[in-house]
Amino acid sequence: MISQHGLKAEEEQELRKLHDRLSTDRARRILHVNSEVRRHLRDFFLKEGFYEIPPVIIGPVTDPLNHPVAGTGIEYYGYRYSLTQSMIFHKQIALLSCDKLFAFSPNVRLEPLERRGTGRHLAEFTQLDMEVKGASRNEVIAIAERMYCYVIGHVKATCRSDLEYFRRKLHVPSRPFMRFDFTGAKREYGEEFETVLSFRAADPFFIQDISLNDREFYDREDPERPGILLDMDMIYPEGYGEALSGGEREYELEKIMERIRKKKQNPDQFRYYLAVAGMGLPQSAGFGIGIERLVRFITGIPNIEEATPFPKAIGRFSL
Ligand code: ASN
Repeated sequence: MISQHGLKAEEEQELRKLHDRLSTDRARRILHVNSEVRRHLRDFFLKEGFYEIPPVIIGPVTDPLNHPVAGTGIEYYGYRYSLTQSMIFHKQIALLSCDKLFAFSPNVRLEPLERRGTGRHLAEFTQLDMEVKGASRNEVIAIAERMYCYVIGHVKATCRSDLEYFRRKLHVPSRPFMRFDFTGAKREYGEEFETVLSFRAADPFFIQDISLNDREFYDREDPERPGILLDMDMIYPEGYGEALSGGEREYELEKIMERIRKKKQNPDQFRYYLAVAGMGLPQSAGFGIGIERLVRFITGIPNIEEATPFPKAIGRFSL
């Protein structure tokens, strides 16, 4: 059936659902939490001496990711750009001008349909992506812990009535957070170790030393333990799953090339990044944390599609 505006019935239905949802007090409260989360994250990083850099929306090279997503090519006067899947390469390069940086980075990842029912994936989301020159993994883990405690502490104060509405009791955990070794956790709890541990935990925790095949080429391989990366994920408790991921980075051209070969990827796809890496990249570590996932965790809403006004739902028409 075609409506008076020429829309298909399912399009009209989605727009009606959106209109109804956005008109509720619940949507206002979620948006308030979203806004406060962004404010406190920004305040935290500015207080820690970081520069906020503008996000990159399109570029000739972007994060290849470790799972298949559909391409987003844009042709412009003979050059091919794609939408940013993460700012990883731009973060490394921007560290030429400053020591610590962050961006609220919109990412587009045209996820496969299998990820539709997870409650944790959107085809468009924002991550706060940060990078620190000369830092070790331990140093960025310590920043992630301080950041989490800062944001939760401040949201508790400025979103008190929203947290009551959602019957959410959050607490600021003590630091340092627990850490699990990736291979050990997999052996002990099976393939779904992340979910198992997330449901059991009362506080966020880290999974570290992820194996080379389970991550992108840019996370640094431990020189002492080949095949093991100096990286980590932070996982939310109560079954909310992955919060952030990051690590130390490969920064020497030769080593980057070796890692691309080990992943059996075509170096040509990264040629612009490789050219800059050949001119010299600073050593660094960093991470990215998804804003919508943090809002979902704070409010306790089951589906991430509610965490933002205009969610790009996987496989469904979205405004
Ligand atoms: N932002 C992440 C990082 O810094 C990368 C990603 O989102 N894939 O490691």
